[in-house]
Amino acid sequence: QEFTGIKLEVLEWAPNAEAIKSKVGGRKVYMVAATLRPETMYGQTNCFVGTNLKYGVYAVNDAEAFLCTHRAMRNMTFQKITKEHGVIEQLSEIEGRDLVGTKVSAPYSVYTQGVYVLPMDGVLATKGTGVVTSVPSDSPDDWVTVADLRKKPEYYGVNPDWLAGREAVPLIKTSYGDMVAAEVVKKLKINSQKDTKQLAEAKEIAYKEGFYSGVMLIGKYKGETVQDAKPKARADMIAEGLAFAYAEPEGVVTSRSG
Ligand code: ZZB
Repeated sequence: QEFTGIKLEVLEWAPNAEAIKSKVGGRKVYMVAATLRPETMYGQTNCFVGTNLKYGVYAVNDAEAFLCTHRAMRNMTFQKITKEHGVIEQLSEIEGRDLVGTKVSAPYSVYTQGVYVLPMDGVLATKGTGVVTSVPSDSPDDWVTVADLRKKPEYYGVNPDWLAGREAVPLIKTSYGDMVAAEVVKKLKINSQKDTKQLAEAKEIAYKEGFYSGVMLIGKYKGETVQDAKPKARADMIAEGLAFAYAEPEGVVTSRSG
């Protein structure tokens, strides 16, 4: 699978993650999110991690470090993303739960003040980087998870301020209107992120709608179809140093609902 790795620069560590600062040799640290939808990055409202997942901080070169799962970093060392083929240089490690509340930049997002790292139940260790950038307008999983966190912030251990002023952004017009995720979630009567079966179906619908009938409502490719805009948005982000190509080997289990 050909992902785009999006570089979310850490702006402010959560208290339980601050120790990382002294271990990175002055490098900038980026949380790397793997996405199949680079054309939706305008609508990032937050970033998700799995609270029970383990993450590492790895040197990419003398100036930059990536935060992601060990598995993902290992794959990257075979894709000319790091200097030495197959060699991993780990600087630090951390649990997902301790990253919650970290503030990161979200490239291309309308929320230029930065976005926060929040917890999501369904983040898989076996897919992408274990870091998921959240686009609630077009991803049903993100829409319901953000709704869960807004409903029960204490239960999830999040500060409501971390989502304040960061509403979903209409990005793409489809036959479901201008926020396909919200509409599909309503139509399938999905109540929370625990409804994993319906969410898998919702995701399928949202992907198809976006790809086959989506037209961009925002950004440089406004008015163009998603099919046209996707590769261009991706190429732009890569050219600007905000993203890179990241491929996942075949044959790994990647479905969230089994
Ligand atoms: C931003 C985005 C915007 C995404 C959207 C989707 C959508 P898939 O769909 O199963 O093949 N993702 C990435 N890594 C993980 C992980 N470790 N655990 C759980 N979810 C993960 O996987 C690719 C998508 O799933 C990625 O693309 C990412 O969310 C999420 F509008 O990035 B996406 C209809 C979907 N829309």
